[in-house]
Amino acid sequence: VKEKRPEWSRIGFILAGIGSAVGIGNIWRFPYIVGISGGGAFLIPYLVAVVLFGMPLMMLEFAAGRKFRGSVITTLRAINSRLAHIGILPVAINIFILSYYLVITSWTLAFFLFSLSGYISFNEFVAQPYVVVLFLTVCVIVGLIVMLGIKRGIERTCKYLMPLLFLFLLVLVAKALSLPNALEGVAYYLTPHPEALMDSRIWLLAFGQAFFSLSVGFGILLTYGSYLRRDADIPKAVFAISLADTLIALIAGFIIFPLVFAFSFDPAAGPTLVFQILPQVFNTMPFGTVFGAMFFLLLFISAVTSAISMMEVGVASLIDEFSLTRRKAALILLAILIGAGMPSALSYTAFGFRVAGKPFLSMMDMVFGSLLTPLVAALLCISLAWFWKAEDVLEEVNANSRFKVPHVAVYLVRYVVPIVLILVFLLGVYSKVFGTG
Ligand code: ALA
Repeated sequence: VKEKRPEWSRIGFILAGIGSAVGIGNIWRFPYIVGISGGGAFLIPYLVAVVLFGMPLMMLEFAAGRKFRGSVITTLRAINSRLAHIGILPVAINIFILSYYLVITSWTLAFFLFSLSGYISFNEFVAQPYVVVLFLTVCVIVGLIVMLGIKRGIERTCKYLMPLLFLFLLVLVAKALSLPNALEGVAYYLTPHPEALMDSRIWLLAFGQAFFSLSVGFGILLTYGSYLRRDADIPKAVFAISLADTLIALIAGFIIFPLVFAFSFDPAAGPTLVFQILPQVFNTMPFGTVFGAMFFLLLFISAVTSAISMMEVGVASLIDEFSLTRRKAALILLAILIGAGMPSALSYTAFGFRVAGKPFLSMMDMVFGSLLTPLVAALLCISLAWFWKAEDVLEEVNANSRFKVPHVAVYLVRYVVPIVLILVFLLGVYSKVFGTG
């Protein structure tokens, strides 16, 4: 007998959605992308992407999940039986991304522990064999939360951890902005370079970042939507989740750059800023242990609450497609994730797996995290927006909402969003082939 589908509480759903959206992408990737892509001017393409593309696609995913009450494969099959195969793609991409996202999550846990015991350099750390133990620990934590289910596992975790994350964020931003030279950091972060607005690559970069950060296009939100109560207000939830995600990304920059400038480090260090520069900052600043612990715990919380949402995509699919119990589905997926993630966890150790001279983890991030995600998101968007009748989509989105989403949103998800996603995909391929990215 099939179990009754669990349902979120109102606030539980919004916090779980924010938990999924707010991740390493906000706190680590967003600030440095803004810094290197035109500062304050970057916010214009970014906000356009969030409002015009991210939010409509998020509504579509939530509505489809709630209407068909199934995982991504089941929902696509319910819309049109030929679409079921396409549903396998988001499931697969979540597994591949999660396999190395869990490794990075384990680094945040390690740096939280180092903040208490003394930091070691990033390069030295990732070469240690014990990275495997950390990776397995994080896999078990994420697996257990998902195994406990929607209400007792995911909802409860997000209900406790998201308020804690907001609190840490506020304490850290207040501290960072009070440091000497903080404003120089803010100026570096936000001084607008208007010429960036003429650069199509920056627009596409902003679109890619917005999709990744909001967790849209991966089937994650569709899966979360399948646990929505019939009386939930979808436009309101979408607004709350997008606003929180964007604000938290912005605030992260107000923490990172003042810290880096106050202690005269190089703000253009790029992706390694967080793990290589910030520990040195925390070592130097007064009460650095407390602030360092808070920062890495915040990063860890943001990563775990995103990881559980990615794992839920596969678990829900196994439950719906094969009538497995949640426990069995979670165990199977956990085994797959450990197998798929091990080469990434070992990338920098003596057993280092390298592909074409690059560490395995970087290769995974390049292929699955950057290149293929826009393509999969485009396919998901096309499947939902073209095969599900426009009137029915709007009816589902607008049920229970005082604010009625206008019909023009249907054109956005039918034409504009897929075209933009395909352009982002082609730009990614082009820059890899010609070595510009
Ligand atoms: N949305 C998640 C992040 O920003 C995946 O990291």
